[in-house]
Amino acid sequence: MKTILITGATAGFGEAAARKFVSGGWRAIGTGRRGDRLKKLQDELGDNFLPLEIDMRDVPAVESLARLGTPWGDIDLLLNNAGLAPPTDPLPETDWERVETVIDTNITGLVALTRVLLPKLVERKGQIINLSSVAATYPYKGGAIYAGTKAFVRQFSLDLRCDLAGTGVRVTSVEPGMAETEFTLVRTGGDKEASEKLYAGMNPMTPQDHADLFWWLANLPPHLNINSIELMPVTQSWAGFAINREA
Ligand code: NDP
Ligand code: 8X3
Repeated sequence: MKTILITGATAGFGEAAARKFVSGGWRAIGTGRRGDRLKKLQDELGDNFLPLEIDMRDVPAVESLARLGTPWGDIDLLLNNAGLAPPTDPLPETDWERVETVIDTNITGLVALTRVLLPKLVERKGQIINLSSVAATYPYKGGAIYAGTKAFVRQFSLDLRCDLAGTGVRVTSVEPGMAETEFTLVRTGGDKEASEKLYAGMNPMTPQDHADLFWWLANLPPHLNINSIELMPVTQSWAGFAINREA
């Protein structure tokens, strides 16, 4: 039986991935700050789901994941999914604590976890799937901090492949566009109306679309590495450059 570690399993992509992998016969460890949600997921998924309440900003807690014993510690796939965005307000108006939370979660926590799990992943010829975003490639107003963190994740993923050459470990940067999860609710500080309005009538991608993608990546033949994969709903595209003219 294979084991996946999913960060951010309390909502969105991570929660859907936990369901997909456990129902597909894997053991899944799911982390997040909301222990009540993890407990509920365990009630639903049973003994093949291990809930661990961990804040990605707490580096010693994150590093403790490398000390799990057999069988939970025998991790074959690390799904670095936990992440969030600050509001799209101009940077000077964005609260520093929110900026710091995003950088600490999306970058520091992800790197700390990957670093301590690499020896195990090498031993098991495992796999890493990192959640980047289309924001890593295409700029938009108010996206600087979030996009910067996701550009880090994308480049970190590609560079890791160089360090892992010859080990058999696979690394993929997954770069989605708009998917309806709690992402916008979190980004707007809990504004349900704003979140619903953003996704209304545009047929966004879903958590299930992403769980299916992770499953596909996990089940590819071991000689094949998808370096990066970018996906969007058909309704999302680009708006071009903005040009400001002198009056
Ligand atoms: P959700 O808000 O639905 O889920 C985010 C998950 O991350 C939650 O389980 C949350 O758990 C966890 N998380 C956030 N901060 C922390 C933290 N400090 N410590 C531990 N866990 C944390 O968002 P999505 O499912 O949409 O997002 C998943 C990933 O996909 C993110 O990295 C996001 O940036 C990325 N992404 C999302 C897109 C979208 O349109 N939805 C598009 C492109 C990329 P908890 O709050 O319980 O701690
Ligand atoms: C978030 C993707 O398109 O909502 O990572 O900015 S988008």
